[in-house]
Amino acid sequence: MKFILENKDEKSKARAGVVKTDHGDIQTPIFMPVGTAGSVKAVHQRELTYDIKAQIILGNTYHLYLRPGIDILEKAGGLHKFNGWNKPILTDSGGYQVFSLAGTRKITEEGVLFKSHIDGSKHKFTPENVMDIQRSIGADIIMAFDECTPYPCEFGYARESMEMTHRWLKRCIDRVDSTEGKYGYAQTLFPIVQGSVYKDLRKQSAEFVASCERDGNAIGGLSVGEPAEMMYEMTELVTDILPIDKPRYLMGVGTPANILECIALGVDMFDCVMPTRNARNGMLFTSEGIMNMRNEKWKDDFSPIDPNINSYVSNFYSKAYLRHLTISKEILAAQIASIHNLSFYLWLVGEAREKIKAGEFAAWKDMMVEKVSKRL
Ligand code: PRF
Repeated sequence: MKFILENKDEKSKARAGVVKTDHGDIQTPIFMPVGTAGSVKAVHQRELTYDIKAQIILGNTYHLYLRPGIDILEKAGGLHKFNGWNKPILTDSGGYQVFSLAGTRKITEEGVLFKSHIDGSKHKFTPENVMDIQRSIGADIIMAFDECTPYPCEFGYARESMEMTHRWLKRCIDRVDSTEGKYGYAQTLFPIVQGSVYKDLRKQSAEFVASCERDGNAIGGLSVGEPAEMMYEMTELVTDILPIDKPRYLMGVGTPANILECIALGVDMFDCVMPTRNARNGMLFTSEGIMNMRNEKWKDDFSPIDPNINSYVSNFYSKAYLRHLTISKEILAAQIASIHNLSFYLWLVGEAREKIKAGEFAAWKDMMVEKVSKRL
């Protein structure tokens, strides 16, 4: 994997670049739709490619390992072959899902013992087997096994957890560097910075991660309930330390405004369930602000969902019709809303990229943050 840094904004820390993988290029800044179980919920691959114009999607080690299981994924020839997505894929390590989803779990130096949220069966994740599982899934970018600390988190716990995440990272690196991809293309490991909301821990973690000299780096442990200002402060502290010539991925962030603010702080890659999960609950993100599709207000508004977004569903369907589908709990409501929201997120990062290239990002960002945060 290679990263080409193309432009740097002069009035902020925003950057535009290209991540090159064996499954194609990713133009940054980028948003990665979440396909937890190997599918972006309610969205076909064709819509992902041609309407949403996704460049990379995410999968989750935790979910894919439990179902369909590694044997099936290997038999298929990896996740790309299994789900038909022939562009880059990134898998999260389970270092977050195991803490947020699994039932009873026990964390030790060796790894994490947990019970499946599907059938209660017992499993163990270690830095080594999580690397092996991600080799079998076959993602282009694979994530280190980490502990995502909750918020709030006492300093002592945050420090010990971060130190363990660093020891786990060394084990991940040893394993990845002593094994090969199973399907003939390269896979690259991104380490994850932790340290909760403590500046000295974040600094220490960012320095440790930078010293590992991998092809890209991630920032974890944020957007877990802390105030947005705190997330921005931690993000900036970390991007100031991480190498300039490697992509930075802020995990699980966030709202359109969060993404714009963090692009301004030097983040290149984002993922979040928000555009798809909230779509299924009737929330639409548009270029003019946020709409609750259940609202009376839309009942006879026959204008398109969002004429500014160049995506079929955003122009073809009206607000009134989508409101009707939402209220009627029609499956199509979830499909339209998911495709629109993702189209909007991809449009937003694409615009950010254009503005960075044109040297107009900072002013545009301030105007846009206000616009996209407005409740319509
Ligand atoms: N670690 C991992 N995945 C994640 C996170 C993390 O800290 C977050 C935090 N927002 C989201 N996804 N491995």
